[in-house]
Amino acid sequence: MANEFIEVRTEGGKVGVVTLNRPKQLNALNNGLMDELGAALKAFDADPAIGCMVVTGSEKAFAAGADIGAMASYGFADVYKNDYITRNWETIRSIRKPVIAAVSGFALGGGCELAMMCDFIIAAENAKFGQPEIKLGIIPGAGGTQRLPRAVGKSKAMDMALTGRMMDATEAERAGLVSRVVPLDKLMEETLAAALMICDYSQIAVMAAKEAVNKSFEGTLADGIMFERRMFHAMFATTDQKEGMDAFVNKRKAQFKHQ
Ligand code: DAK
Repeated sequence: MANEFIEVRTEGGKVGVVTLNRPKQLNALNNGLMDELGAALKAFDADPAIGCMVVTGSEKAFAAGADIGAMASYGFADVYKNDYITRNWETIRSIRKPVIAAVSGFALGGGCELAMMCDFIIAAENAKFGQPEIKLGIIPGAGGTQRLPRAVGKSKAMDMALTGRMMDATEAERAGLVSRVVPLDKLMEETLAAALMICDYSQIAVMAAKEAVNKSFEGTLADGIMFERRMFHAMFATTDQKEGMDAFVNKRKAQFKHQ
């Protein structure tokens, strides 16, 4: 079925790219968009040819937040009883292959939270991040109060959540929210180069690395270290580990089979 709110394509037959496409609303996130995004990411995750995904927006906005017009008339009874859009907002958390956010322009509220749900963020120089929900009389609702402090520390996360101010790309990189900042006209080129590089590694090792890094956010350090150790041991059961190490020893490029 054709998508109404996103565009979907592949690059090099290996990278799945989803472009949020509600330009007039600065890619404000509504129910339909989140359904389409979740379905597209799940389809890429299930496709053996795809090794990495990219979520991006327009030059002006990655996403300016959840659709305020759609939320404006909701009451507590509606959002509590219907577990307000929890269903389709959490899909991205179940994706096992890497997802990179390529952010230019505004990434605010739910847009910032969506970017943080991705595995890492590459930002264009014009990117602006923020959790301005406080200005609307609400608080972040899609993980912002949890993921932002883990990324930038308590003081800056409190500053962002309590004042609603925006952080530019330089500050976001300095604070550890984004992995790199690139010129706007190089955003997709740099992001796709990173994605293609990931695709050439062992898919098993890539998924295991993602799972292990994510563990560091969810449990104690001791549990995380033990999980990493077990995943590390498991890599020695793969053909790709034999190939990767043999290639190094024999000074040739590894050809991973994802087995
Ligand atoms: N929703 C709906 N429409 C939006 C929008 C949004 N978040 N942001 C912008 N737009 C629309 C504007 O209304 C305007 O529409 P027209 O007037 O042209 O019809 C158009 O996009 C262009 O916006 P502006 O004219 O305002 O453009 P400017 O360049 O002057 O300003 C801006 C850009 C991004 C600074 C400004 O638009 C702005 O402040 N937007 C609102 C940002 C915001 O407050 N975002 C946070 C929303 S609350 C949850 C999951 C998620 C959430 C909650 C729960 N669960 C899973 C439970 C998330 C909540 C939020 O994100």
